[in-house]
Amino acid sequence: MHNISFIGVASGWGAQVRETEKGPDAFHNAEFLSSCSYPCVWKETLYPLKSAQEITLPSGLLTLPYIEDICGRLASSVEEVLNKGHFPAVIGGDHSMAVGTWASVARHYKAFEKFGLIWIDAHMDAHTMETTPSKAFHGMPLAALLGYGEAPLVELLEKSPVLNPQHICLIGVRSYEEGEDKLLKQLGVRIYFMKEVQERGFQVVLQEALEIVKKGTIGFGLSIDLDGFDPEDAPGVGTPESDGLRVQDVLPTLSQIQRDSSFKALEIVEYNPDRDKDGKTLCLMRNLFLHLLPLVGDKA
Ligand SMILES: [Mn+2]
Repeated sequence: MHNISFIGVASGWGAQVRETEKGPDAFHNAEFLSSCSYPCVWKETLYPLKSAQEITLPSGLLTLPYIEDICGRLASSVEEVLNKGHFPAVIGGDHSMAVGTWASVARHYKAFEKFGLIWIDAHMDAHTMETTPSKAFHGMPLAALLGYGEAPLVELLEKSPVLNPQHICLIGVRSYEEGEDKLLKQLGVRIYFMKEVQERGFQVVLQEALEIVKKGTIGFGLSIDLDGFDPEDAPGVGTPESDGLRVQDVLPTLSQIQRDSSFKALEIVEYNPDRDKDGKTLCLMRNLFLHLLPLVGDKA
């Protein structure tokens, strides 16, 4: 079994609704780690320079210094975890932190443009400042990782782009805008819209997705935005969208990743405890970890 280090990223600065900044503490306080049989440690929770409880900022460029700062510290923390040979499990927070996670993982494995990523999400998260209607940075991390957007994020660890479009795919998309759709299409990114997932089944889609992220790469990761799931299963998210992935279709299939030695890091983001109902979203997070935390070592 692999040693697993959890990192919480308690920032909601990338979102319009900022309560996801409470997600990591709420998850940590629910004591998943002490009840789970995996060799897990809670490494740390990273907090932004100021929280949304302390100051008010409109979405957009004024939030960028806070996001850049926390992405930078997250990248260092992920690097420390990987240097110890541990598996990083990152908990958000809004999805803009993905820039820190995956830039760091790619750097560690010397895998810039050679690292695969499955992005489970209701949205595309592939806007730039030029195309975003909301100006919220959690709608932009995938574009930044592909080399498009604001320099502090695109060049977080100096080397850019982090990801190559041919090695990534999105699953569960059902809410997006023209600009981001155009960018991803132009780059040839494979998008499994929710309609296709419903028609072909999650199992078939995941099989294909794994082929995409493993072919020609040094390893792959999984970025799960909880809003990829149906609000019935995950009401406690920043930006809920109806008609999403269902837990009973996803969990049994996902667990094959647990035994895959190419699986290098996991992040689960956008948990908003204030909006959770009957602990459903918390329960889903626990189940995702139980089905995904790796059962093999890094040496393979
Ligand atoms: Mn997202």
